[in-house]
Amino acid sequence: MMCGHCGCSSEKARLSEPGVEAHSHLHQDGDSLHLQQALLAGNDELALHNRQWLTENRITCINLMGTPGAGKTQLLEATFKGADTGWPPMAVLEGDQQTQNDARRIQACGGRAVQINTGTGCHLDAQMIQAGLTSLAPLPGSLVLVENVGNLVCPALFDLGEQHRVAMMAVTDGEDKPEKYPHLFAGCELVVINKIDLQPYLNVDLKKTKASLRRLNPRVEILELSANTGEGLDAWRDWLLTRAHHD
Ligand SMILES: Nc1nc2c(ncn2[C@@H]2O[C@H](COP(=O)(O)OP(=O)(O)OP(=O)(O)O)[C@@H](O)[C@H]2O)c(=O)[nH]1
Ligand SMILES: [Mg+2]
Repeated sequence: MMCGHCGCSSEKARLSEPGVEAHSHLHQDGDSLHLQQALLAGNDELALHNRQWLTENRITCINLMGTPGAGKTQLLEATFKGADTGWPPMAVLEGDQQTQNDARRIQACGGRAVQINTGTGCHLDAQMIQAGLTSLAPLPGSLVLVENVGNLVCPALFDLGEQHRVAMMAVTDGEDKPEKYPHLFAGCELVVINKIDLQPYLNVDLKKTKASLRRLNPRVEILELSANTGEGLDAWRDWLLTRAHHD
């Protein structure tokens, strides 16, 4: 599927569950998809289908988007390591252009993960999530965490069928990221600011970041944390658990 904004193509997106033999490939002829509206309408229809399926199966799906290297995978690793028996089952769809690194990292924490490689594509779309969910086969009542391709632009445009959107940045990204990339930050319900352990070494003014976030998105929740040291992770776990289904 061609991205109507940057022109990237995800027609060769590839799914794999590291360590599991079966592979499926997504192919889509992008010839007639140059019109941005048609593209997004087609995506929205599939996203609606995904959302219905998730609801029928009482699955909560979180779309985690953010800058490359913000610590998305590290946050997911910490989430798996900190989950006790009171947690719902969890599984991960990992989006990256190349490599199975992130799915392997989740598996090393004892989690189920399917890697979606987008090739030249810069975002996940609803079709990839549909295929990814088929491959992942999450248990009814589970929590599915989607790590989108590290990018603050195109992922914001593509509804995956998720129920919740989280935007993630790190203090090392600089305080002006929400102003520069407003769509992603305006369209999420939670912003995670990671790597606060590094703040003493930087000249980053997080007050500015938070003020611009509130201007863009007055109802947004903001969590400052360190996936490395564990500071602030309890609030993240609480946020996740209040959104998960409890049978
Ligand atoms: N100091 C510090 N480093 C962190 C923290 N979280 C992640 N990192 C480091 O940041 C780097 C990137 O972390 P990842 O978890 O791979 O980031 P990501 O957002 O998943 O990256 P992509 O999937 O490539 O977009 C790694 O070297 C992590 O060890 C943190 O809270 N503090
Ligand atoms: Mg990652």
